[in-house]
Amino acid sequence: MDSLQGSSLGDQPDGFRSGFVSFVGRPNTGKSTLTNALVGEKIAITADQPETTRHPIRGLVHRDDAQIVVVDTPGLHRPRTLLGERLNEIVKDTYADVDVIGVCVPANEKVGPGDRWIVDNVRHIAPNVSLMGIVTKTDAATKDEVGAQLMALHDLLGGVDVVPCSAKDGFQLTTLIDVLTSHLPEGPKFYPDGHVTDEDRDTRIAELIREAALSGLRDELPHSVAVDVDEILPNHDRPDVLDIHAVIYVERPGQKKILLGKNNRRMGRIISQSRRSLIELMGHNVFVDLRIKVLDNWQSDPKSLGRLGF
Ligand SMILES: Nc1nc2c(ncn2[C@@H]2O[C@H](COP(=O)(O)OP(=O)(O)OP(=O)(O)O)[C@@H](O)[C@H]2O)c(=O)[nH]1
Ligand SMILES: [Mg+2]
Repeated sequence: MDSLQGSSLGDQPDGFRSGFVSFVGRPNTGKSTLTNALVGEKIAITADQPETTRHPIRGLVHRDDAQIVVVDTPGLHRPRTLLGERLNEIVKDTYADVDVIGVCVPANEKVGPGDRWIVDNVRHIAPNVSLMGIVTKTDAATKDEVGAQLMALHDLLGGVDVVPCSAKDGFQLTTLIDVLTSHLPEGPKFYPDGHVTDEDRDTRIAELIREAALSGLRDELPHSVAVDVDEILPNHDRPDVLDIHAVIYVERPGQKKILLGKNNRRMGRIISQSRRSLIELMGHNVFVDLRIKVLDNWQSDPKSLGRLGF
């Protein structure tokens, strides 16, 4: 078994480390943006509204001395809906299974009771997993603010490594990878070189469409949006084009109206933004056909949640 694994995954130098890393933190603290920056490819969508990530997403960081499997998650929340409860359950399993958890706090927001609640919960769920602190978004704060945040996070976590970084300008990402690596056990690779993510194509497509749909939405509406890919077919007339048919789900008819926008203008923007990111993902010209359907209160309905894959 060992030799089989060795031959398919290549030789590794002595002292090679490999393992699983996950980030936790209040919504919007930059966990997914950081994951993408470390992996070097957009595998998780990001948005300036909270609770964007809805399932654990694995991405790989390959180095000469280590292989890190980063698992981006929805984080822990006080659940408001059945969806929230289900996500918390999935996330708990993820946290209990990783080698190190990075507690993310943005440099430009005060550490508060929400962060304490998360740290207490993580310690309870994953009592044997090492923690480290990460001050994210250093580009959005002054040096003094970053310094104060490092102290605050150090106080919150008590004597663990704390690293400041910025996913936006790349500040200290190599240092962060070094510290994460130091928490991993020695062992063989889990994935072959070059493997980027476990996400399947349809999920990545649905997520990029959801990201486009979230743009500019406010309040509760982002939570009500879900996307499902219907089918992907070669275009009848143009073999160089793929037709992507997908459905955007919302929870109420009024929300459908908002997403369509005046004279369908918002919908037009969603389609063009989706198309741009899907062309980048697929490396291929695409045609995007989107429909909006109302699925009454899907976030709280077990049957609808099942249908949407939750
Ligand atoms: N200035 C700055 N903004 C950032 C940085 N990282 C993330 N952001 C912004 O912060 C917002 C939230 O980023 P996400 O990566 O979606 O945050 P998240 O923690 O994954 O959020 P949830 O999935 O909702 O829990 C987005 O608007 C990002 O563009 C950073 O390093 N610097
Ligand atoms: Mg996220």
